[in-house]
Amino acid sequence: MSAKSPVIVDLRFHPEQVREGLKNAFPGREVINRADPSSRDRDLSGVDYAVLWKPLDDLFLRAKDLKVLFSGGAGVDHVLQLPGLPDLPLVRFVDHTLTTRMSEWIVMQCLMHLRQHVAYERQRAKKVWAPLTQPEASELTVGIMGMGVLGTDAARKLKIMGFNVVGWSKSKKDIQGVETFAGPELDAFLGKADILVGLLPLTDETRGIFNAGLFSKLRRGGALGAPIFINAGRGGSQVEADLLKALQTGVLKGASLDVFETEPLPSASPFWTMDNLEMTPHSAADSDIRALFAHVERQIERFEAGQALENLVSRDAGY
Ligand code: NDP
Ligand code: OXD
Repeated sequence: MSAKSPVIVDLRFHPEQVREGLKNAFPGREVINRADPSSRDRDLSGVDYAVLWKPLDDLFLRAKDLKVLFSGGAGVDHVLQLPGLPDLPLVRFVDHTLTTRMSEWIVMQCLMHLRQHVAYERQRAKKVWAPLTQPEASELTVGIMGMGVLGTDAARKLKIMGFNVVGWSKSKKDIQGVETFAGPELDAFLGKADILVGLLPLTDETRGIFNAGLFSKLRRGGALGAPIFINAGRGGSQVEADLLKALQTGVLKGASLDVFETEPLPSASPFWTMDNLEMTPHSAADSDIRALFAHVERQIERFEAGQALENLVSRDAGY
């Protein structure tokens, strides 16, 4: 029996967790962890698989025999932009650990806006004790742009909390209890949303989609007074100058951002100090390292058994 191909791990996140996770991962295979300085000059010829997130520049120059690439996250915009990217199957990370984390974040942000967390924080800073009028979740409609793995799960959990949910995607979906819209039906969808949630991949079509024109089409006069924008997809989909203005002029009442045009967010960004904004450092749904390696192992087993790889990325669609 021929020896199992090694696996290259070229991940630019959580180095300690990666090292720990690798202790029990890929049984029977050698692992070349490129975060480990002693692995940098290793001969990478003859290696079939690479797991990557912002890999070192020389990966594709040195690993000439790769057969399958695995994204360290659900999004693949960072992989598709890599110079010298070989024309190989690309598998993205889909796993309940990631999906659950994202839904927790989305539900938390929707609830924080519903329960006027930002306003209470402002009052607290001034030692003001003043209960605000409290709408119910059922008075609000959350519109999710991107009804894929993450959007669909978030929709289900928001429904359980009592929100009305509508969804928009490229192709029409049939999801129980959720009114769905596709492609050209965008304006009709926006007109229903009190809270807009972005869970879109970054592609040529979605770059800059969250702009002044779009914000102006959201439903106004609902139970929160003005619309809320929440984005955990990619920062490249939001036009930050437009977003800033919308937040300053009341076109948007508030926002929650996990992703930004430039990350880490520059210290000069006005977003840091805005008091109608919740923000987190691109951590809405970090990849669980053990789950990531288990998922890659499963896909390698399928590949070597001649079965189809799951969660393959379409190069044409860009996600
Ligand atoms: P999926 O590929 O499962 O879903 C993407 C959805 O976006 C699909 O419903 C797709 O439509 C829709 N879509 C894509 N392009 C368009 C378009 N031009 N017009 C309308 N709809 C469009 O991805 P996931 O749900 O797994 O992940 C979504 C994104 O979330 C990732 O790409 C990543 O950028 C981001 N992410 C962020 C994380 C964070 O921590 N902040 C963590 C993980 C992911 P259709 O169904 O018709 O194809
Ligand atoms: C991802 C992310 O795409 O964490 O998985 O952004």
